[in-house]
Amino acid sequence: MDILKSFAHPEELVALFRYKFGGCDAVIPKYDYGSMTPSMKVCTDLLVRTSRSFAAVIQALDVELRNAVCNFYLVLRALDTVEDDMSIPNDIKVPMLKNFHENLLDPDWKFMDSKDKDAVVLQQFPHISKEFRELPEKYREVIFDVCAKMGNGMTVFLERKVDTLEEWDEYCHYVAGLVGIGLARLFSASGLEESSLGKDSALANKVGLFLQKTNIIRDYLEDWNDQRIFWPKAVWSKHRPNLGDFANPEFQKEALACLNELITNTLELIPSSLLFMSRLHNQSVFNFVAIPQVMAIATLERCYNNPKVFSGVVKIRKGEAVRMMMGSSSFESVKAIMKHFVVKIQDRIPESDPNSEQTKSLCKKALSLCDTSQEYKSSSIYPPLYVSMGLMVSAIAYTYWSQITQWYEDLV
Ligand code: D61
Ligand code: MG
Repeated sequence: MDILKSFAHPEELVALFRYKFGGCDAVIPKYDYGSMTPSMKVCTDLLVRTSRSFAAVIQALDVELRNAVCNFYLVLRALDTVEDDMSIPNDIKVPMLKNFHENLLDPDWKFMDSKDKDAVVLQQFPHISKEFRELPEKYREVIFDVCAKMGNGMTVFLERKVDTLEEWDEYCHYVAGLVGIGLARLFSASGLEESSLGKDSALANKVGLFLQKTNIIRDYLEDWNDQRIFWPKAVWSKHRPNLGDFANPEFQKEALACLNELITNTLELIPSSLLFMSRLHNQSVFNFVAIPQVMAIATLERCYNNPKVFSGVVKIRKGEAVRMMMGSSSFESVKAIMKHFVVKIQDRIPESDPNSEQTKSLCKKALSLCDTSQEYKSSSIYPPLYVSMGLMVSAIAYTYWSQITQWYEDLV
């Protein structure tokens, strides 16, 4: 019942309402199945089923890029499903990952034995590889190359765990940095962005690292419960000898210090993220890049110094997410959103935190780059409080209507 939580934030109700009634078609369009071939339809369905947060922004890309990026997503999601599937033993998994890119050229290849939640992309792989083979060569070359590199890179971390911060960067490069690099090359190849963008791999890598590190930080408990470790040992072992100790409330102080240290490391990427976005010219590409970056900074802010990371799921409310998505359409407004969340972190840095000085200085650095006259929380669009209260009463009444009528009947 996420909507009920948004009643405490009237500006989110406005955003949810506009979203629901199609006030933001430019950002989140309706799908046009009419003009699609059968395997394009299958791929669109697969995208919606498997991409929790990227389906909408991919669909909103200009036509020149949409199919290429959708295919890029599905190919890598299929590869990631092999990586994530704990039921495949490593001696089978290693060659599968290393040779995965060759499946793109084989019309019949599919894999029916995956137990992963996204197994459907492996079962339906012939539709994905067919779409791949129908793409222009300039896109195929990028997707093929990134798929080969990612598959190889993933095998490096199957046997050994992430230890140092350099290894953390290396793992994140394979699974997300390469996506950033591939996307920048696809943008350039489409002609929608400058060719120099696709050549700056170091910069595009960091855009991906920012998203992956944020996910790894947020997913501590889920990953730990699945016996997966992505937090770098060199960092957590400074605070506790066992990563699982952080889930024990007795060690909350150590857990928060470690969490804040990883978030501080991730904040270092903000300047590169802003620089990358400042180089974009095309509106649909800009939205596609900016929305995930803005979600990531909001997630980092929510996680910073937050014990809930160790006891449950830390999530952005739907209303908040929709409001940010609709607000991410210009560089000025993205800077305003970034600034809003960096200030919120800055205001919450505990004096006692071992890395407080570094966190402060990274916040200052980020804020100096977010200088803008725009403000994120502008109050002019908020409904007056009594309207919000009235809406809340109606929503509760609607939700509990059957119970209310039951009480009434019992009464009379
Ligand atoms: C602009 C816009 C989107 C971007 C970007 C720049 C740069 C990088 C990325 C997206 C990659 C973001 C990765 C962050 C989410 N992490 C995962 O999904 C993990 O899997 C990583 C390997 C597969 C990556 C597939 C992918 C993801 C997003 C894309 C894309 C490809 C292609 C185009 C657009 C977006 C994570 O997955 C968890 C899960 O299975 O649910 C994991 O296994 O660690
Ligand atoms: Mg994975």
